[in-house]
Amino acid sequence: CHVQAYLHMYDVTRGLQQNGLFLLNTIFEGEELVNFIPNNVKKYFADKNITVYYINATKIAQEIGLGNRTNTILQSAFFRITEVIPVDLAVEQMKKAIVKSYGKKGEDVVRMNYAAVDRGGEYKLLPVDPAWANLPADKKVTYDEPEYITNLVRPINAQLGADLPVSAYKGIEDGAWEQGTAAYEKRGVAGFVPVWNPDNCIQCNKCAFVCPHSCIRPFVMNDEEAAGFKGKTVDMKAPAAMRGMHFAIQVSVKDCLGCGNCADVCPGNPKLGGPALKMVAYDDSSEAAAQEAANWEYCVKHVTSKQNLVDIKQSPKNSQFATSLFEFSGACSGCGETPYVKLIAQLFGDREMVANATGCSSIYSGSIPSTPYTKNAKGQGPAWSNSLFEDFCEYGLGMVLATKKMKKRITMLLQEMIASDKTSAGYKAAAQNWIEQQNDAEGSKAAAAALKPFIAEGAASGCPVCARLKELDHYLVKRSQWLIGGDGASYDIGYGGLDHVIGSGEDVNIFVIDTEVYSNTGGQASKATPIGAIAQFAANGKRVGKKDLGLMQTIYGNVYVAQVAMGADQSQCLKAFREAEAWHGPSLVIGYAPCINHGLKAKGGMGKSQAEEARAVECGYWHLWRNNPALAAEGKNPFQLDSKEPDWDKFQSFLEGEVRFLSLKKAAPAEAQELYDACKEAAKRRYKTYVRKTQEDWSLD
Ligand SMILES: Cc1ncc(C[n+]2csc(CCOP(=O)(O)OP(=O)(O)O)c2C)c(N)n1
Ligand code: SF4
Ligand code: SF4
Ligand code: SF4
Repeated sequence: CHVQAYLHMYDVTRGLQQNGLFLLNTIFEGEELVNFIPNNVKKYFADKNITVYYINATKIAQEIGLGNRTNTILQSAFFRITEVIPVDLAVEQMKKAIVKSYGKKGEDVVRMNYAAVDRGGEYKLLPVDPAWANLPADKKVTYDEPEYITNLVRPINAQLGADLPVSAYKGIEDGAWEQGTAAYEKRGVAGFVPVWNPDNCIQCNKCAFVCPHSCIRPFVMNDEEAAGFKGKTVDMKAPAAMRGMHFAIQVSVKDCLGCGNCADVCPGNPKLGGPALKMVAYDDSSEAAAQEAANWEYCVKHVTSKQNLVDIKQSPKNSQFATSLFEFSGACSGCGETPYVKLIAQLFGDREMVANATGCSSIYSGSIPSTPYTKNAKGQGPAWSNSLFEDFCEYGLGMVLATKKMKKRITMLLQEMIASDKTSAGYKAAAQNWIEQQNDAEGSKAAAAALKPFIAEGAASGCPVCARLKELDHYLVKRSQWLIGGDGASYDIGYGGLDHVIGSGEDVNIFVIDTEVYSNTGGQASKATPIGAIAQFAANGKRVGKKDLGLMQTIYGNVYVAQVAMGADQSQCLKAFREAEAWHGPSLVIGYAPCINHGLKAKGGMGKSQAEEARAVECGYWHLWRNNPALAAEGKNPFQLDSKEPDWDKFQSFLEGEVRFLSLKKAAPAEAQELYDACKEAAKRRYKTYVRKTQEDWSLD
């Protein structure tokens, strides 16, 4: 068992035979270890005469420099303990495989993995006490939670889904799934968590903006709420509507994955020593951890959202006062994709529909039984679905057309009501107002709120048209339709569909999360992979340049297009999402997203994913721009270049900061520099094209 916490989460001894062997990776020893192992497991060990070994592979991996990668150490321990093949042969074969798998990644990586094989012998025997056979069964833990979590979600999470009767799925035969289930998977697996120092905090909310897992948030409390809170708070001076209230940055330590991005972006108060967040070693069984977890529970249960006091779309800071409707995803720690998905859900989630392509985003957004998409206090949240890898745009277009049809039906029914003598003047005015406001997000919200009581009253008093309207009333608020997919889905396999949907002129928002590889299937090259990068199917570095998907779509003229990288400019990213959503036509936003497949060399790895985005823009590897057709309609140039003139001198060191480029020196030593130069040249050409676009004359005379 490679994660000690699994002893308490899964039936880890299932299938373990009489006289079998069990190996545990654990940070504990001696009595502490014995106390940690649940009674059920100890009893099983004694009953079945199991030989138990343990090893602290977590510590060894850190000492070797492998971070949290314990697999090779544990594999080596496995071969040594089981002797399924002679140990010498196993060691020889493992080392051969290491050279084959990691040789191109550099000597360092090979050396660390060799050390992992050698240190796999550091396991110890845990004596099994025969008296464990008489231990009482562990107490069944009960939680205060909805029934479907207890009866469906927990068994599936415990890998006991196959034991569930078909009747457990009664009511959800169509595949619909409750939202917010990820919130019940409190894992407490972070090695380090951020600790907040309120004295240094400038209340910028940058930490919450970037958290890939939505587990650090600002909470704004009134006096009463603050009185019951056991954590620290500071008084608020701004924004004006929140002045005098109490501000707290609270971490969900049980959900945090310890990436460190929040602390890395935290500016803090430079006069007081800088960052207000510090990553500190985390012990899930400590009292401090229990208190932090209790503080989080208090905040989510007893502190109401104050988002109505500000315009959440106005600034990155304000956006983080919005309830998170995408929380605790199971994406890799520090993932570059999820902060974007979370932001979209915060800004538009109360009326958002998502058609998601298969890829990492479909896996972390909806792997039964877990979904991070959730609801706000009013029960509103994103409606999400995934069809295939290749058809997310057509799938989303179908949703748009269906919604359109329903709204047309509502319009016809309301017109019928307006034409009737029996309809009150108030009802008629509300109906007319909705007909006019139906395609405006805020306008339709207000119009729907005014109209709904008339519909409900009419339906209750037997009006058949009102009854039909009531069935459709969830279509009254304008929906925010998003089509989300990776670069593989968008640049490659789903490109035909993407182009078709953009060409339809419909009001859709396409968000492409660009990791420049097929991340979910292990990093195959896509048309978004830049020249020189090593990826699967491009083992010696890709030889063809990256396709400029965004620029291509600007040619249509009626498409809002933007390229963003939130780590480089949070405001520009927010602005792009805001403008894209507001544009009554097709929009395409492409977000740069660092991924584990890139192999960030910076200390902290994916904990520097936001900083890596900033570096990419600073050196000219990635550019920020927006192309807004609304400006063209006014005779202005729609193209705006938002990133500064790059510092091209930093380009090569940016490339060398990622294994996907650095390993080119091993894979294709003779051509490495040539490919680096080609990559830089391609980036320069792109930049110059963008600069030229800013100089175009779009006046209509
Ligand atoms: C037709 C088809 N081919 C292949 C796959 C397997 N597959 C699923 S996701 C994926 C890659 C997704 O890459 P990308 O679109 O870049 O998204 P990311 O995982 O990077 O977010 C592949 C190849 C599939 N589901 N369907
Ligand atoms: S360490 Fe990472 S996961 Fe944890 S709160 Fe910070 S950004 Fe979120
Ligand atoms: S990023 Fe730092 S300064 Fe800004 S709100 Fe978070 S903790 Fe405070
Ligand atoms: S593989 Fe990459 S894109 Fe996928 S979840 Fe991990 S970091 Fe995110």
